[in-house]
Amino acid sequence: VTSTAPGSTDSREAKLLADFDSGQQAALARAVSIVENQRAGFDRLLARFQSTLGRARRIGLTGPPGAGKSTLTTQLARMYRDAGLTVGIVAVDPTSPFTGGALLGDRIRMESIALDPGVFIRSMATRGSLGGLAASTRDVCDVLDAFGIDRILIETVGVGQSELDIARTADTSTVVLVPESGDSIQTLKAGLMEIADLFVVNKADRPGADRLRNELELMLGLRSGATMKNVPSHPGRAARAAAHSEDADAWTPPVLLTTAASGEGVGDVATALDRHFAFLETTGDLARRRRARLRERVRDVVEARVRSRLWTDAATNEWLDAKLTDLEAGTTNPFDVADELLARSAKVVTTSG
Ligand SMILES: Nc1nc2c(ncn2[C@@H]2O[C@H](COP(=O)(O)OP(=O)(O)OP(=O)(O)O)[C@@H](O)[C@H]2O)c(=O)[nH]1
Ligand SMILES: [Mg+2]
Repeated sequence: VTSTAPGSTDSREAKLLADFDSGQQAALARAVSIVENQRAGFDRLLARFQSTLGRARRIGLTGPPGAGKSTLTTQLARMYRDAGLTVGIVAVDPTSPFTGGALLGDRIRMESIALDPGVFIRSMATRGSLGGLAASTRDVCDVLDAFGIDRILIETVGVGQSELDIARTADTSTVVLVPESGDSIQTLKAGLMEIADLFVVNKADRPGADRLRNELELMLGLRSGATMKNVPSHPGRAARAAAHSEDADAWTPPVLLTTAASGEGVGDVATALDRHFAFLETTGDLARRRRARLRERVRDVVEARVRSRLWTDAATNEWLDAKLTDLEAGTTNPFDVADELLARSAKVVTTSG
């Protein structure tokens, strides 16, 4: 037994881990904060959790502002709670440098479940994420997974590249649209179409929901025929869907209508999510996705460590400063200097601490 001085970093970490392992909510919240803000020891925590990961299902909900993602998330969470499952909700806003506003809004919307000890809610924004928001989202989800949370719902606002990166951290990606999205359907980012395992047309109580569903299904190649020529389909996906329509190894994203505000259709979403997860398991896609994520994780860590070790090394910085005169004079160039710097820094890069 190694003894540690009370109050030392080691003993505090040991206490946190013991509390975490015994299922204390406060320890979960603390571990999430450490990881989210990449505080000292965050990588040790994540490393320790690694072998326990993979139990939770990670479900992404992405879509334009105000589509009803939080409302749908709350309804799904309630449904999972009724089934005896624990739920984590990670609300990510890549457009916001603060969490305050988003947190407040989400708290109010999710008020009905926020007090349930079986639900853990965290809002995240760009602040304090060195490896990018997608990386810290994944890390936070790992903590929730290690804690034993059954379903993790990842809500992301927007339709841009960073939202796509965040969506890719989920096992299943749901794209939430509303009838008002109909006019812009042709301009919807192709990437959004590619990552969607499930489409939800929310606010089905408003006019135009059926029309949007038809357009989406046409685009996905779910429907063919007379009306096809009126709406350009997504060529890649439509061709794939047609080629594999009989194939059990192919997944064609269902398009579901919901009125999240009243809960209508949310049960079907939960069923579709289960179906997609079963599909991932039986086809081996789940293992493939998770394997790819592990590979990406190693690359991320390598890049982060190289960067921080190199640029916090005084000798490397001094050496580079000394090269500036030659660079200015044109007797060398940035590319040769970079190669030289890497060659002489092998020791720095491979030394931890
Ligand atoms: N009519 C109607 N309104 C809805 C429905 N679902 C949600 N809303 C309303 O739409 C508004 C936005 O809902 P949110 O759940 O906050 O949407 P969101 O996508 O999470 O919004 P952001 O996180 O701000 O992007 C709220 O006023 C909801 O009450 C629905 O099915 N029908
Ligand atoms: Mg929201």
